[in-house]
Amino acid sequence: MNILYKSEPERGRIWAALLAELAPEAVFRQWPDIGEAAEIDYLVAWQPPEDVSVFTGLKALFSVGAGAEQFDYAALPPDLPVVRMIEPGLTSGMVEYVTFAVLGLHREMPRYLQQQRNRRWLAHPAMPAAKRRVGVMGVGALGEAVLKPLVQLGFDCAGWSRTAKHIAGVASFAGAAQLGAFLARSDILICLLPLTAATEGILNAELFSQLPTGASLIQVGRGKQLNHQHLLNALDSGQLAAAVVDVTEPEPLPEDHPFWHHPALWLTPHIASQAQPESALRALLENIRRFERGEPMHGVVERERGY
Ligand code: NDP
Ligand code: OXD
Repeated sequence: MNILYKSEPERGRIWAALLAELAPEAVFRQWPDIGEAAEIDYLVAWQPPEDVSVFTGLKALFSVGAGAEQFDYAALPPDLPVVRMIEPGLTSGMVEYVTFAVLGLHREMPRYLQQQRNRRWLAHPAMPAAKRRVGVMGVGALGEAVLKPLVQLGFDCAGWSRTAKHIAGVASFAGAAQLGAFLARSDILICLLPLTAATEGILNAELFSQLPTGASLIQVGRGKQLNHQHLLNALDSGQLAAAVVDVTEPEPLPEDHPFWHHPALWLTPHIASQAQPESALRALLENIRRFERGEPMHGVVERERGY
């Protein structure tokens, strides 16, 4: 098995050492040292090299991240499997971040931090979790995982996806026809959608207007899904009370962007979750082994639906 890795060099060094233990038969090459291009079986990258046609024996392209929207599919052979990363380290990171953000919003931390800055000692009535309606857009590998602890904490949970789901304690809404009903019952809205033609710009004024007044947003999907000016308008009008934003377009934001200092907005630099070197390598190897046994791999992108 010949693997060519083209991504962060530090993770590459960790993977090279681990691979020697876990799969000593594997040949691991780090970009730009590609060796004999025709011998590469698997390419692991965030961005593949411009010309992949030199890898005449290529069997699959793996994304180092959960997203696979960054690839130029027109430049890839049409039948080349493209696989996104599903691994427990990345999932746990997202569960931690979203749980933290939901609890922070539920307990009104943006409001209390603002009060602290103004030296105001003022308590507001606390709402029980069972009365707080949380809605997750995108109930895939990550969306389903973040819902589990939220159900356990007692939140009133729902998910919105393309196809209906059956998850204990979670009301399922599916497709464009049920989006309005889902939004109308989401006090805290979490976006965990992949970026596709259908989800680009989805977090906009029209969507915010369908949320209960004073709702909050947690945006951990992709930057291009969120209209910044519409979010600022919704925060300033009180339609939204607060927002936690981890992904933006562009990244990083320019120095004079209003998100840096808006009192009702928490901004983090796309760190909600990251693949962890050891568990990600194990997941990659498991997928390669499945492929070589003729079994379906986890996370194969369906190109026509865009994720
Ligand atoms: P999955 O592909 O497993 O899940 C995607 C979910 O979105 C599915 O439930 C799918 O519905 C739903 N969906 C897709 N398109 C639509 C649509 N048009 N309308 C309604 N629902 C839709 O992805 P993951 O859970 O693994 O990851 C989700 C995204 O999270 C990634 O694509 C990435 O953008 C983001 N991410 C962000 C990170 C960060 O640090 N901020 C880190 C990792 C990922 P169905 O189930 O019916 O197919
Ligand atoms: C990913 C990400 O897709 O870091 O893994 O956003």
